[in-house]
Order: sequence, then C-alpha cells, then structure tokens
Amino acid sequence: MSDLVLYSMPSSGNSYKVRLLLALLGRDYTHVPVETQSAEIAAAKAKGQLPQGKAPALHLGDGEILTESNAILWYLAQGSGWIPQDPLAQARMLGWMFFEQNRHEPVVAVRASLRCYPHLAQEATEAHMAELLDAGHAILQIMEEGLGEAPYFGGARPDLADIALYAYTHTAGERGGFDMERYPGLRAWIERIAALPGYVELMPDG
Ligand SMILES: N[C@@H](CCC(=O)N[C@@H](CS)C(=O)NCC(=O)O)C(=O)O
Repeated sequence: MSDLVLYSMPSSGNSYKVRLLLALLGRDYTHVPVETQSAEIAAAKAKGQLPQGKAPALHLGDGEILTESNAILWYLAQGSGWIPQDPLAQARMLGWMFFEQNRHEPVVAVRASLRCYPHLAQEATEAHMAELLDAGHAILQIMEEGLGEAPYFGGARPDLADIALYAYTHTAGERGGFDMERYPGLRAWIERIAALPGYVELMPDG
C-alpha cells in the first residue's frame, strides 16, 4: 500500500504527466480527482490540499506536499531510467522541460483550454486565437526540428522531457486545433509514446 496521494485534474495535461509517469513506473498511489470548476477542487483549495491553488499536488504521506508537475516528475523518477545518468543528457532533458513550461504550455495548452473550457470562452477572441495558432505552430516546429531523426527527445530512449512534452502535444490537434499534418516526426513520436508498456490515456474513462 502506497502513501502517495495525487490530487490531479482529469482533463489537464500538467496533471496527466504525473499520472502517466506513475503508470509507466508501475507505482501505486491514491488518486483524488479535482476537476476545474468543481466542488472537489474548491474544497481541496480551501483545505490547503493544493498549496499553490493548482493541480497537480503530490502528497508524500509524511506531511510533505510537492507542486509543479515537472518537479514532481523529477522527484518520482529518481533512480529510474527516466532520468539519464550523464549530466549533459540531464541538462538537455531539463532544457526541454523548461521549454515546455515557458513556451509550449502557455501557447499550445492555453489555446486548447480556450476551445474546451466553457468558462474561458470569453477570452477566445478571433485575434487571440489566431495569434495562439501561429505561435503554437512555431513551437511545434521547434519540437519537430529538435526531435530530428531521434526516436525520443531523450535520444535512443525516452526520458522525462518526453513525458512533459507529450502531455499537451498529443492533444494539440484535436483540442488545440493545430495542424499536426505539418509534423510527421512528432506524429510518429506520439505513437511511440502511446506504445510504451504501462501507458495510460489522458482520460481513460472518456
Ligand atoms: N506550472 C504548473 C501549472 C499548474 C496549473 O496551472 N494547474 C491548473 C490546471 S492545468 C490548475 O490547477 N488550475 C486551477 C483551477 O482550474 O482551479 C504545473 O506544471 O504544475
């Protein structure tokens, strides 16, 4: 029986990263779903279970609570093959993880949110959506070129950069409205990640 309790938002890529890594590692945990706009997330915020008011939050069972999806990935992956040993490879992995939070998520995930969450619809002006579309295509092109001929962002094998980047990229077409036909390398990479043993979908129940 694991002491890990994950407060995570079922529809969110940031939360999904953590659920995906836990599944790929075969780790047991208790899942507390806290969907946006729900009574559950309001209660979790009020009780201090989401210390920064955001999901995911990983409760370690000894009173410690971790926030920030990519920091949680780093913690959970210690000692596993998901973090390369070589410092240069680690730095490259972290570089993609910072890119994901600084450049990718604020554009690719935000455009998807504005299309998918009714409470944000008033922010989805034509001009803003067009701007996010162009910016997102440029970000996805950086990924396409960064991946190059390699099977994974980690190189010959996937690392945490692959998990961080996969979360919002695999739904960029359907949810974000981005033209994924432009990125054959990314499409093949998405299929490779989905074929990893232990893989789970973003929202397995629909
Ligand atoms: N940089 C943070 C972002 C966390 C974040 O913004 N979470 C959003 C969902 S993606 C959230 O919990 N929003 C609170 C709400 O919807 O009430 C991370 O990667 O964990």
